[in-house]
Amino acid sequence: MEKTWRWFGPADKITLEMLRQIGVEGIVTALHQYAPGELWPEADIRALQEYIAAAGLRWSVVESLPVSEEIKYAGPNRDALIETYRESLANLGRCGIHTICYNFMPVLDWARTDLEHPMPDGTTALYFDRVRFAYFDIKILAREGAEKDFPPEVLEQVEALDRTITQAEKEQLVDALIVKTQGFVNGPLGGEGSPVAKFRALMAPYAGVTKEQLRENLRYFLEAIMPVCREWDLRMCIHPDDPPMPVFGMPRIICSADDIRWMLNAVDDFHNGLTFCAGSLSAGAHNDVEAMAREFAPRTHFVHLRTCQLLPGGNFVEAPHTNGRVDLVELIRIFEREGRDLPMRVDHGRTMLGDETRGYNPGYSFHGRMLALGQVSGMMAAVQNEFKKQ
Ligand code: DNO
Repeated sequence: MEKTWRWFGPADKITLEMLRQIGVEGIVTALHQYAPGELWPEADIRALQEYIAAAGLRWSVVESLPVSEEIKYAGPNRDALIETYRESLANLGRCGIHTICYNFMPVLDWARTDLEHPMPDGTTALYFDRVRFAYFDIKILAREGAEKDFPPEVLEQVEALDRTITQAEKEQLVDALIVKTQGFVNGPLGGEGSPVAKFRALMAPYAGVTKEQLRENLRYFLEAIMPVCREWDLRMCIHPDDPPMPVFGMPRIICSADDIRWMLNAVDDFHNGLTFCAGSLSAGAHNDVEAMAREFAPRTHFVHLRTCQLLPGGNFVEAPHTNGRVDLVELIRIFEREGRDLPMRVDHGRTMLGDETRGYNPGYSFHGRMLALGQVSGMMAAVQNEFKKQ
């Protein structure tokens, strides 16, 4: 596999020179200056590509070319937005960038209730607390019918939390769930006005959109872009839903082996593939992540290596890369056997050793990810030795 790293562009405090020193080979990035739905001009793609090449690296993967909400919920501008998306894809093809990651999650890309959960060793990790998540849904977002999505014991704990939660904790929850984590992916919800009100407005067009409809909208999108992908040999790789379950009453369609099978069969073309995000999949107790890797490796075009640890009550935490729920060594065997030099990046590192003061995007620390990359590089070397001996 190719060792890649998610880098947020020339303004990223982690420089390309730093990345070369730690063994990174390929860069994962995007034209972050453009909002979802805007065209990525060829000249801008080339300029960033040259900037990366000047540091002795290559732009291996686009993460993400964002899919506009209107494409996901089939709004009136969907065809025009798809046309722009096709043009951006062709421009990437002209520049020789072939791997494109995207997701099809309504509104919320990924969800954590605590971005700085203290671990016993003094580091902090991303954390998901089901009761606090339910608290946000029921008491802060105040979504109609939200109670129906949670069992009685969670509702009781939400009421108990309501008696003790402070204003600062409420603000921290809003910040973690819908401001900081989404800000660097889909554009900021911060700034002027209430983020919760903005979030409600973004959710409104999904009222009544079922899982089946969302699936059909994904199929429609994929069918429309496949000719461009075939022409330029572009490997589209959808990112699984994180966490892999419906949230805030909106459907999610890439949560399980069945969902992925449906997606790959809906448009049965090598160019319609998967980002195998082991971490997102591992947050669902229903997923046997190693079995899924075996089944979906032939259509995997990009790998995210990390793993969660599932905790009682539906909570989960990002585990160290060496000992979570998923055996990352076995995953490396599976993807190395694929033999396509698949780009791989570590994901969601701990915050440690001074990372906390640097203002990195949540989950995208330097030391934490560097440690993880060191661990994963060691696992890769061991697997390659194993193969040599066979
Ligand atoms: C979170 C990331 C996701 C991912 C998008 C891809 O850390 O893995 O935000 O980039 O879902 O579109």
